[in-house]
Amino acid sequence: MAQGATPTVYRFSFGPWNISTGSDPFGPPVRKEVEYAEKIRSYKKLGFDAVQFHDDDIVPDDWSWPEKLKGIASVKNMIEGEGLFAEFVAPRLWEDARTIDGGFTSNSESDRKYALDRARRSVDIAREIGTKNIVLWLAREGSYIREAKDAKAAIGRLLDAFNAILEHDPEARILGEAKPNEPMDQAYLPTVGHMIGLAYKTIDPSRVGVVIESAHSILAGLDPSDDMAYALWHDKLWSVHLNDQNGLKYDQDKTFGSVDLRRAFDQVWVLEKSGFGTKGECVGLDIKAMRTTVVEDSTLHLANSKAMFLRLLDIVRGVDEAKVQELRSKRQYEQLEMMILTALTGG
Ligand code: 3MF
Ligand code: MG
Repeated sequence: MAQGATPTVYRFSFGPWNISTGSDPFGPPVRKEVEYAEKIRSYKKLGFDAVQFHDDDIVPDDWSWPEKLKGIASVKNMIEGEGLFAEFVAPRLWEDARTIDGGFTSNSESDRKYALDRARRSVDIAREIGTKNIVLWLAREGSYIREAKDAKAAIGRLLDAFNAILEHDPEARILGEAKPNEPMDQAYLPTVGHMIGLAYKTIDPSRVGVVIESAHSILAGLDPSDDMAYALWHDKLWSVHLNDQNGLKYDQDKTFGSVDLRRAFDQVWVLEKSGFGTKGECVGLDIKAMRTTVVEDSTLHLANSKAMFLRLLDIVRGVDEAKVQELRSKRQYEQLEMMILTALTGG
């Protein structure tokens, strides 16, 4: 932080799917479903400010527009009654039977149309619930085998989809959430760099940015803080999904800082030093509780992740910036490293 500057008061968010029943691909639910209104009530108790939504976390996709309007109004009332706001809406394009092989990049024309129409409907929901932000996690926009689709044509189809959303609402902003794999073997926009490259080809690059999930960068073999710095340089880091990840395997969504404290520290460092949050961006979490967790504890992973962010923030703010600059200019990286390790171990 620059000397004398007001410290950023961070705003925190997560999606209701972060409070889950603990089912995984190998086993059924192990906790009872927490009632929706109860989930929403937990936000303020935990010190969170905003809700991240999938379109169907608000209203089912198959409702008519008048039915949806009523449903959206009631969810809006519920969150506003709690002093919360909607941070973004993400079309949940990966669960429908029509998107088993991808939506925007499906080989079926009617399935591509379904995906596009659903994305547009999500933009309408977002407008009503009070956010301009549309998150596109392109879950199935990729392939299981390279020969299944025309990969070059797929990029064009993704660009067309981005443009269709931008055209549908001149105020809408797209936040692409890159992930290299899972559920697909390979995604067509696997990294933040790919996402930002495509952003510049859209009809309005100023309305296309990214949300970066720590685990997704790690799964791509990249450092999340460097990915964040890259997006920040482009002025395109509009949200984050902080979590942690133990190596290259399935997406674990572990508590922030639980695997690699220094990697978490570096993410907080880059966000803090770049003024992330001063334009209204939220510090979002995307974390799963362990399957062994009992229902009474089913928000602890969120509280813990927020607490870890704030603890690391204290450490970042306590690091002597002038000393960092001095050590950098002398290339005394051994000393710099020990200074950081000392700070991280409470010295
Ligand atoms: C998958 C994810 C998703 C997205 C969410 C919003 C279920 O790896 O990270 O979480 O974040 O769907 O786009
Ligand atoms: Mg995520």
